[in-house]
Amino acid sequence: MIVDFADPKLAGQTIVVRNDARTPFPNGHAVDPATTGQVMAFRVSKPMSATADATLPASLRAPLAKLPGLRARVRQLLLAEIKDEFGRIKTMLGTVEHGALGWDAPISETPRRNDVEIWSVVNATPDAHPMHLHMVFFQVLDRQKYDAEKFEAGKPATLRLTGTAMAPPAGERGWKDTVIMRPGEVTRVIARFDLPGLYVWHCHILEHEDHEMMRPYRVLP
Ligand SMILES: [Cu+2]
Repeated sequence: MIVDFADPKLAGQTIVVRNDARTPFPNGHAVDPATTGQVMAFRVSKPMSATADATLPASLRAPLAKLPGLRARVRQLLLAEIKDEFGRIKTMLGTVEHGALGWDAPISETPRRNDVEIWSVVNATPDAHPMHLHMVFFQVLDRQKYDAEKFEAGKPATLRLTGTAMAPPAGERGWKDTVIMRPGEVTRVIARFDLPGLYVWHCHILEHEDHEMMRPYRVLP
């Protein structure tokens, strides 16, 4: 980001970056403007130590080379919410075929080294989740709504996409390692799994990854 504080009218001002996202996002409670509504403050008080060139280049990066998706294996994965034995909400990952799977369930995602795969992730929870894959960069292909009333985790035949697939906005067209997956949508990402090893993929909301929206995956040699 480039922020230009050079305007003399800003001298002596405090500029606060605010958060107005409802929590859980996007349908939860309004944030408290006195606490979580405040992210960061800039006090425009010091003399400039140097004058930076704040001119944006005409192009920030070259367009990405597309990964070969036509022959890619497609995995239908799941973001799910279940209840634990005490009736508390428990956020989980899983597959469309098997439903929610715990951390200790056998590993279901096992690309071989340099395989290109499309992970098509159904968000069957009421909230958005920032989903992160370890040790691999991916590209966002698209997002599409599905019939959430009809869908039952564990029954792939009940998954019915609706409307048209939406291409990612400009800010999501570079290499990513985390992407927001919204409720009621299927988010598709594509990756080349180039490093063999045992990794995890998970939601990056701390309470979710700990409870237990995290699963191992293995890239085979
Ligand atoms: Cu989450």
